[in-house]
Amino acid sequence: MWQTLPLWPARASTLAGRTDALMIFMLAVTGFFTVMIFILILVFALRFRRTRNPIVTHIEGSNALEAAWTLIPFGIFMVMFIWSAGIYMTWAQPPPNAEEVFVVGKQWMWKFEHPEGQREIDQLHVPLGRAVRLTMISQDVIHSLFLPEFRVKQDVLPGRYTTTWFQTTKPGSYHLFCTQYCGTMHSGMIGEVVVMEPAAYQAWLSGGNAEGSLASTGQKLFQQLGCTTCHRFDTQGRGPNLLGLYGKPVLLDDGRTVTADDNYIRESILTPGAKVVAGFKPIMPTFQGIVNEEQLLSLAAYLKSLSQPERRQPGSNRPAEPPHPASAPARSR
Ligand code: HEC
Ligand SMILES: [Cu+2]
Repeated sequence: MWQTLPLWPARASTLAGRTDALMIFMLAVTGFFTVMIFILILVFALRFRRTRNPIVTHIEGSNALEAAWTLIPFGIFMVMFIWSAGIYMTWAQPPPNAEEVFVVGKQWMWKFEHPEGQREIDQLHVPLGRAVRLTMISQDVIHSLFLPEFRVKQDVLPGRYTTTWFQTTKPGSYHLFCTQYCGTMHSGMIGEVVVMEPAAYQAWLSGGNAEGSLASTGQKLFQQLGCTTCHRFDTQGRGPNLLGLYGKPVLLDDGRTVTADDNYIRESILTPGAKVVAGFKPIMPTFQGIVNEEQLLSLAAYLKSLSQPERRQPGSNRPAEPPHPASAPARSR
């Protein structure tokens, strides 16, 4: 019955059922108390009306009552809190073997890039039954990606990557909205998610893919932009050796240690002076205004591919990007 009732959008992800169960519970609790309060108002108004009870009795208060109406709501709210925290923790930790898709939001369209090289606009193809992690950034103002059938919504910010993930449970085509008012054509910033059987998805991934993978695009850019003049992969050049950098801790010259994630790599390219690697001079020029968000994603994908061998998840069917050079010494600093 619940499936056909048009109160909720279809449930098409592993989180959808859990989110709805919590939502229904909260609706039931708040609905119950709303109805109870209105009934009591009516009952008391009739029962204690002046004509029937002319003499008011003085009441001192009741500790038992006080305790009851403090502890019972507290218990109910704790149930809601622990329940929703559990769902949040699942959402906040994408499984490590998730398929990766990069998202660039801009006025007024969604661009999706698969590491294998497929690029799409306002349409996102994903495999059925596999976790998909979205790494998202905006090229202009704040947008927000909302996938109602998956019960997933996450703001997409300029200048910082945000992530979200979902695991689909039903093939089909689903809604995709921007839910952050972002200008004149905000209402047109919509699209669809196409959930495909894994085999069909693999075929789709490898079809019409002339531009090559994200990492190979990044590798070309790395040469074109002259990054190679300072960053070498065989030895330390004027800049640090970036081989195996991705995901590792980096010691900075002010003594802090940061993890080389997508946000760090993006910042290193756009504002190199913000975090200077220990032992190096801040001579790297900024590439602000020279590389766009998509190029930044491909540069990061390239650097990531250089540390893939030990990071690759067993069972991942993603074609391996040839590391460069093939057998590299471990990164040390
Ligand atoms: C003029 C030389 C030079 C050029 C050109 C250059 N870099 Fe750098 N890069 C450096 C130096 C020096 C550092 C270390 C100091 C710092 O963090 O600013 C660095 C740091 C980095 C880091 C952080 C490294 C770490 O170990 O944490 C990344 C990532 C990076 N560069 C990427 C790039 C990319 C991508 C390009 C090309 C778009 C590029 N660099 C071009 C000199 C250069
Ligand atoms: Cu938008």
